[in-house]
Amino acid sequence: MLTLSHSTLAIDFPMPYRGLYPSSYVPGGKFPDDFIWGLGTAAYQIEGAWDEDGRGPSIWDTFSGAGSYEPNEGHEVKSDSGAVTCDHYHRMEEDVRLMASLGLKNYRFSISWPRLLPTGTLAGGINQKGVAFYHRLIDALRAHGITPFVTLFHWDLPQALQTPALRGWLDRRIVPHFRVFAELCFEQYGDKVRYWTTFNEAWTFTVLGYGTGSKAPGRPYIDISTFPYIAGHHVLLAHAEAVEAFRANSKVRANGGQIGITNNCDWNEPASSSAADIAAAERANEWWLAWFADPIWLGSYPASMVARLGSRLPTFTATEAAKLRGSADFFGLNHYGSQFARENRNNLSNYWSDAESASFHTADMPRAASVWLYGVPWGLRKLLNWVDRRYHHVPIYVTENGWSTKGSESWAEGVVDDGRVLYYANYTGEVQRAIAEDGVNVRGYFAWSLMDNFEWERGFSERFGLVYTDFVTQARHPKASARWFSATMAANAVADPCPFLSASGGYAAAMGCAAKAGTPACGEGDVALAVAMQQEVQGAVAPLQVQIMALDAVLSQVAYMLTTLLVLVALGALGALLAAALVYCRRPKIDPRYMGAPTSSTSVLQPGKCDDRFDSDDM
Ligand code: GBH
Repeated sequence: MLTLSHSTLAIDFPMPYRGLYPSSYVPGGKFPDDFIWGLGTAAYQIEGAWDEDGRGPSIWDTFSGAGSYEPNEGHEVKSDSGAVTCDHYHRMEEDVRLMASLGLKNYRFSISWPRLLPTGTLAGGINQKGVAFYHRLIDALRAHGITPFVTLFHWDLPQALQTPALRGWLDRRIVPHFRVFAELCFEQYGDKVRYWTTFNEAWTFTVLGYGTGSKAPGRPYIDISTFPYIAGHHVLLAHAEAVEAFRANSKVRANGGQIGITNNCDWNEPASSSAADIAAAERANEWWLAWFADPIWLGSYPASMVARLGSRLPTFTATEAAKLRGSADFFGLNHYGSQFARENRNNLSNYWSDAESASFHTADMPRAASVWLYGVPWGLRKLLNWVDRRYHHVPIYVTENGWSTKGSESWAEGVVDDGRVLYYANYTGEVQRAIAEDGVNVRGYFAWSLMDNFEWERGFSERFGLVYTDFVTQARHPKASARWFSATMAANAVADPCPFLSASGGYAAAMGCAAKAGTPACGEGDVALAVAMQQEVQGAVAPLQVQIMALDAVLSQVAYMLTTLLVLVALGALGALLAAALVYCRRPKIDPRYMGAPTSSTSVLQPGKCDDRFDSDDM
C-alpha cells in the first residue's frame, strides 16, 4: 500500500474540512428569497466619545480604564480602552456610506444606555444629544436602504447602576430600570425600527462579568458559585418586562415590530458514543443556551440545572414564568466555534463544573487569534438543528458569527484574510444546508463584525472586522472577506471563495482554485488526499460523530462498526484517487497560457506544486 507524508503545505483552515465529518465541501447553495444578510457592531466597541455630549460613564469605561480610570485587574490589555476605538460617534455618516458601498441591507448595532440615560434612570435626566445621535444613525441607514436591527443591551451598563449600593445585574432593582430604558428606546425609535433584541449574550456578561471577572464589572462583584445564576435570573426578568412594554407600545405595533433576545452557544459535540458523554454534551448545551432559552420558549429552567443547582438557582413565580413564556418573536443566536464534551463527575459548586461536562478541542480544529475560537463549521449546523428541535421550529437569526486575526496586522496584511473568507464560506454553507436539507427555520445571518473594533478585555489585540480599521488614522479598508460577503449577499448564495483568496496564502492552491479557472494544477481531490494522508500519518481518527442522540448502546456499536467500514471503503477509494492524481500531475505540463505571470490576482497556478505538496519519495 502507498504511504505518503504531508510535507510543505501549511493549511490552518482547509477546505474541505479535515476530519471525517463532513467529508466534502462544495461552495454554493441558494438561500430563501427573503433571507436577511447583515453585519453587526456594538456601541461600546465602536463609538468612542465616551465622555462627550453628556454621555455618562459605563462599567466598561471603568473596567477598561477610559480617561483616568484605573483598569480593572480582569482587563487583560491594560493599555486599551473604549474611549476612542473606531470613533464611530464622529464618523457615523461615513461609516453608513461604507456599509452602503458593501451592498449591506441590514445592520445590527446596539444603543448605549448611558448615552441616553447618563445615570441609568430618568431621575438623572435624558441626554437629548444621545437620543439625537441614534435618530441620525437610524435615519442615515434608512436613507441608504439599510434596515436597522437594534440591540438594547450589549454590555455597557451605566456605572451609576453598578455601585456597592446598587449592584447592577445582581440586584433585582435593575429590572424596572431596564424596562424604563427600553421604553424610552421604543418610544423614540419604535416607528423607525422594526427588529429589536433585548440582550446580547446574557451568558457572557453574567458568567464572565459576575463569575470569573474577565469582563465588566468584574472584581469585586464576582462569585463563580452563585452570581452568574442570580444575575442571569434578573436578566430574564428584565427581558420579560421589556417585551411586555414593547408589545404594549402603539408605535411599535403600528410598525409591525418584532422582538427577540440573542444568546450565544458553542456547539458541544459528544466526545464518544457513550451514553455518558452524549448526556454530558447535552448538559453543556443546556448550561450555555437552554439556561436562557428554556424559560422563554419552554417556560422553565432546564431540569438538569434545577436538579444540580438547588437553591443556587433562583426560581420564578408563576406570574413571572407566564410573562417570560412566549416573550420572543425570534431566536437570536451568536455562534463562533465548537468543542467536544465528555462526562466529568464532581461535587464542586462552580459554574464551570456544574454541568459535569469537560470540554476539549482536537488538533485538527483550525484556530483563530482568539484563544477560545476553534473553527468547526459543522458545529453550527448541528447547533441550528438542536435549537430547531428543542424550541419547536422557532425562527432563528444568526446574529453573530466571526473569525479573529491578530491586532498587530498592518492594513496591507489585514485585508488579505483568506482564513476569514474560508471561515465564512464554510459557516454560511452550513447555514444553507441547515435550511435546505434539514428544514431549520433560519431567517437571517449577521457576520461579526462590520469593522475591527474594541474587543473587550482583549482591547485591540484581535481583529474581527470584515473591514480593517486603522486605529491611528481611522481609515477603513475593506478586506477580502468583505468583498466575498458582498458577493454572497448580492447573490443570496454562498459565493465561491476562489476569486477572493490570495495567490500566496496556500489556500487557493489547496482548494484547486486554479484548476477551476481552467489550469492543469492539482485540484480538490488532492486536498482530500492530503487529509486522508494526514490522518494516516498521525493516526488521528476523529471521535465518532453522533447524530442520533437517542441511539442505545447496541445501536451505537453497530453504527460505529458501519462507520468504520465506510471509512475503510472511503480510504480505499481515496487511494485509487491518489494514484490517479499522481499520474495526472506527473504528465508533462506544457500549456503556454500558464508559463507567464498570472493574469489576475486570483490566478494561483504554481507549476510543479503538486510534487512539492506531496512527498512521494516512499512510493
Ligand atoms: C461575542 O461574544 C460578542 O457578542 C462580541 O461583542 C464580541 O466582539 C465577539 O464575541 C468576539 O469576541 O473562554 O470560557 O471565558 C462571543 C461569545 C462567549 C466568546 C465567551 C468568548 C469566552 C469563553 N463569547 N467566550 S471562556
